[in-house]
Amino acid sequence: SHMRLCFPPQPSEKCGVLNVTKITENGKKVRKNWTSSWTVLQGSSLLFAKGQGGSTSWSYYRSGSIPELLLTLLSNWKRSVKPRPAVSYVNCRPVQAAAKFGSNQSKPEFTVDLRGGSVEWASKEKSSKKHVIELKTRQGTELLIQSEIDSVINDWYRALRETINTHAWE
Ligand code: I3S
Repeated sequence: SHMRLCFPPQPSEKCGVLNVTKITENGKKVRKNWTSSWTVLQGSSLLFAKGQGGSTSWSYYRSGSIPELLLTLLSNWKRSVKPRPAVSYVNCRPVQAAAKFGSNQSKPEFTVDLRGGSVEWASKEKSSKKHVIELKTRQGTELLIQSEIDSVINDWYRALRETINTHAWE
């Protein structure tokens, strides 16, 4: 089962760990390099930072902002993880990921502007993996985004669609 922390609902803001690769950059094909990335959707921007490496068992977090997410995770961690580390082990991982995101260890690797972009399910030719989203930006970057967990990827698909539809005419 995945952990899910919900804050006051902010449909256009979302974080989680996804597998990501660029396939095109500024209109040029680039070699695939799948990496596990801490992914944040904020407004019309999608940010990626190197994740903890392959940990998709905890799914995603909604928050108003990264500082808010950090504070909440840290207070949860202080309350529940420290006194009972064995019981609340799972709560530890997002704290580490979020903490890393906030430190110089893991600056956002790259950001894409979703305005004027498009999102669709990737065809079989694009990837042999299951649950792959193809995201194209107006700047000519194409990304593949994937999660093994279909509910996770479906939520991201919906969120990216909504964001692109909302910000299309800005
Ligand atoms: O579209 P491709 O070229 O079949 O993508 C696969 C390759 O990038 C492969 O690495 P090499 O560049 O060393 O061949 C990756 O390991 C695979 O994951 C890529 O394909 P999938 O179907 O997983 O996206």
